[in-house]
Amino acid sequence: MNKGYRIAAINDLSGASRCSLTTALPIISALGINCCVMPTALLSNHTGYSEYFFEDCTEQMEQFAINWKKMELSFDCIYSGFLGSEKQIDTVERFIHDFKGSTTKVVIDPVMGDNGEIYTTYTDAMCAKMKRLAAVADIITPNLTEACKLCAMDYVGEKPDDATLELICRTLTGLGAKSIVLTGCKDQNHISNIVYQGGKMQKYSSELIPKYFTGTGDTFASLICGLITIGKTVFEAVEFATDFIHKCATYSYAIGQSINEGIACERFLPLLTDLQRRNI
Ligand code: PXL
Repeated sequence: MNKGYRIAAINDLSGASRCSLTTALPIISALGINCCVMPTALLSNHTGYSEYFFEDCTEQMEQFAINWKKMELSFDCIYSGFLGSEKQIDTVERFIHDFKGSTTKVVIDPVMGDNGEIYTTYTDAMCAKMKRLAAVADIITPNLTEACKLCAMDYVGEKPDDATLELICRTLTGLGAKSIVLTGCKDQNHISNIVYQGGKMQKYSSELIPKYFTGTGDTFASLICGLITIGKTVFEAVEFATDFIHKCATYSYAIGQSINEGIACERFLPLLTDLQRRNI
């Protein structure tokens, strides 16, 4: 029986295009889970566009937390994504301390960069603080750029060999996270997501789509949060999410979706409602 699960999604709200909260909401809701959103920033559209409106929400985050505490809200999962300042990272650390119950899962997506480049909004001090968040996570979901930054390694490129992947995962485990989910690892024809847990590494692969859509990592991380909340293991969640993202990316590529608009997940949401129905 679905007990009425609740996830706190701490991420930015970019009004147009699919990323962050605009993808967390449909994905988590389709799995039958109440998604409580705490916006870290308000943007007209994400920063991949040449122009955007941006308003920081650090003060508002504190107010959300104060009122959620008064409401005695509890969460099955706390999920954090794009954070805009050092202070926000402190706020999320405090939020986890104040709201994590004995069964709450903490998923940290250390959104810091992509394709070997750290986002311009991310300072070295923020990257260092992100390590502190990783230490309290049950799961972290970095891409290779973020993983290398967290490990203080030079960027290994898009297509590292398995020994390098294992070294990265082992080093990330040293930060304190219980499970590592390393995303977007490519080879000639495939893109893989890797789970590293208890010294075991498992790779889940799909055919490589020749276009990378912004916010794909957000859709993926949201799905992982939802799936572990309804009882899937991290391995099962990553296997399902790898296939789901492949379906969305294949369709988005076929219809000529622009990179900045993100992957079109809408028509695949029934797969998630089906999963939820079977889980009741
Ligand atoms: O995870 C993608 C993303 C999320 N949020 C904001 C972004 C981006 C990528 O550019 O700019 C604000």
